[in-house]
Amino acid sequence: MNTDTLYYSAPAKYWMETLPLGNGSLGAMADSGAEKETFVLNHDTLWTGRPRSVTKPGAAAAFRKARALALQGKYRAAEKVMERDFNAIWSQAYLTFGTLTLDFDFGDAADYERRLDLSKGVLTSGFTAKGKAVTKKAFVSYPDGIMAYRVAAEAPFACKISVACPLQSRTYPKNGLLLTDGVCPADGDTANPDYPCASLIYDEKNGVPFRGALRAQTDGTLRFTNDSILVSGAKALTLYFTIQTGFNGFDKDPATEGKEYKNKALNVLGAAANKGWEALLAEHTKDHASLYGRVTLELGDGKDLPTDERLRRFAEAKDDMGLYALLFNYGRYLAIAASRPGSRAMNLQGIWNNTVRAPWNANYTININTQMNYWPVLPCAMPELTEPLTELVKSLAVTGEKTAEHFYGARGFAAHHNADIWGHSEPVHGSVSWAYFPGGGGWLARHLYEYYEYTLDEAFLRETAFPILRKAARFYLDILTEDTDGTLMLCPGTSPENRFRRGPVTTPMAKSSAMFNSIVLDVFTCCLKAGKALGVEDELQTEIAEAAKRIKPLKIGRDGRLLEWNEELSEVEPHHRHVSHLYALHPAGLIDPRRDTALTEACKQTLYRRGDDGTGWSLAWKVNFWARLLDGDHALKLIDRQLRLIPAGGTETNYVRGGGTYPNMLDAHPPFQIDGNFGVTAGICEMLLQSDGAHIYLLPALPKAWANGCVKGLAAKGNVTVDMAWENGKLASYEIHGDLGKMTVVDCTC
Ligand code: FUC
Repeated sequence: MNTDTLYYSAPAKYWMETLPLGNGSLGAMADSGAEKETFVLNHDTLWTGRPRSVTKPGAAAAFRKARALALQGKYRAAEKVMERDFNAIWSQAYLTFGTLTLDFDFGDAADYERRLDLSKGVLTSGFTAKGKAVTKKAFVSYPDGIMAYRVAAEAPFACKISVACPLQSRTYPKNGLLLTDGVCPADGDTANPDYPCASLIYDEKNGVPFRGALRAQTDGTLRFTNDSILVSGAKALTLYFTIQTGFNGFDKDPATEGKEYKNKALNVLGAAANKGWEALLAEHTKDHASLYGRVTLELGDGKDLPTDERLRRFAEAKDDMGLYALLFNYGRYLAIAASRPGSRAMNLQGIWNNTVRAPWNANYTININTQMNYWPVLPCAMPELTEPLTELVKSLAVTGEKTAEHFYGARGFAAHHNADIWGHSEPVHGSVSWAYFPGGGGWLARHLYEYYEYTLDEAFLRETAFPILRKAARFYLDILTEDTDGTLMLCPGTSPENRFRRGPVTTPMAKSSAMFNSIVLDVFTCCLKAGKALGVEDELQTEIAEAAKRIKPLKIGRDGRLLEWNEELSEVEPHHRHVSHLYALHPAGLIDPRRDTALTEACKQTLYRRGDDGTGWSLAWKVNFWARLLDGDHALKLIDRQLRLIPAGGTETNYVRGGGTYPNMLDAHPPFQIDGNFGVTAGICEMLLQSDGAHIYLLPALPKAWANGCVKGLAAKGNVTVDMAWENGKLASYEIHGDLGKMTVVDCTC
């Protein structure tokens, strides 16, 4: 189906034409070359660094000083103090494993095609060479922990199989396998304030150790060289590949407390080979489909053309309705491939990275990007895929205790702009416009509450979400500051990553910001709701309830927009990609467009002035904003912009209006950054269904252009799923699966 398959008539030439496979931990991007075929390989625990604790002497005093200066309106001075005496060190970096390459002797290929079947998680390619057919198939299995690959040809072929790893490593043959043993850098030069950090600091005794292991089976002959396998006289070749590492959790030194990984690699390959191709494939497709098959979306016909061609056409004609469904389905596919129980949370590139120095280190950026990665997972009825995010938040709630204490003199936990697999929670180097972001922990904590809202899993709420939310709340209670009007605010405040002009200077730091205060109120609100659900009434809950009433309310400026900072200030970039001051609208849901007329109008004015362009993730966030504002046509305008084809060969970083979609349908910031894929999938959910635990709104933001369609299996808060169909813009039928309880279903099309 053209809504479930990426299809191309030529092999990938550029990285952003290659296609992703993954099982949460092991990732592969395939170019499906006919004569020379390359897989870029990744493992989600290949990061620089190891557990550490970062301090910055005098940081808490600097925070207090900056706060006093901000209270006096000395914003630039406050910024300088924070930048010099508060900001600390970069987080660690996500790495690449390298490549697996097959050099064949097929000769020129004709009738070429490659397809990624999203519903099965299987990549195929086929062509003819000298008139003989060749077919290739690859998948990455979650149940068996391997990548499996098979090539079959009508005529015998020869090929060279080699593995190249840019990390400190050695590739060598042993007992019929090709092994790559290595170690990740012990540090990514994180103390160096320059960005991007230039060096990787190796220290043989430290860093994540790893093994890549490859096994080949053929009806021809295999011969091993020092670092490759030579295949000859084969009509079939099967490869099994795995990566195992010594990573043993955010708080365990992989050198001294690491997991056994070398034998594990051998055992995983042995078990796969015993099982055999057919059984592995059957189990993989069953496992993949058990997640992917939960939701289906139909919006109309799609074009049976190569995907890149469809994207190219789309710029002129918006008649390929199937392309919207394909984009939606791809977001679900990518989550299944990159986030599974036991894996790390998805980073800026999910799990797919082809360099040792990825853009922004492919880390966790938690002032929007990591959170956006997880927006579609619950509405698309895949709650188990949130586990890696929960684990990340749990790690930050531990390391962040020290961060709260050391950097603020506060209790609870704090996390800032960047995180990594070691639970980095401290402020990074650079401008306070990003580095000073005490909202990181709170924003992530809301995801745990959302998990409960969707699943009604009370044990999770009691044991995991509630304690972490209260820890986030404790931190905010300790640092909230009383303003002259008696309201409470998080002071100083920034609005990531915008700056404003004040007289001759520009600065990002004000007395407070809409976003910071909204995050605090959001955490308090989640805590109070959770406490109510669990029947917990204690001193902390009372303190939270009292403080919640006093949080500085959002203000509307003279021009009708929501104020970004505490006073009317003109921003340096009026079209800035972040729209952080609308946090209360989305994700928090503290502004209700069905009730809060003035604030709703102010949100609209804010978005109009911010404009309809931006980076990939910025476009995706705006889809969600407009859906929450119940304007489906405007949301669709943003999706159409996101479907703008961005050339795969481009390398520039564009912070302003470069967002779009690469030929492989991955999101262009640019460069590649995966959050936009997830953000737009979530946005489509929001257009079709919204819920708050009391109401289920059907088709709240249906665009006129999506007049006919149907969706099955979308999840609503309250542990139910919804099937519905609509015709001529009107709801035609619906069915709720699960216990509706006291929830009301609202048809938003009448
Ligand atoms: C934030 C954004 C950038 C980029 C980076 C990874 O800093 O402002 O646009 O997405 O994260």
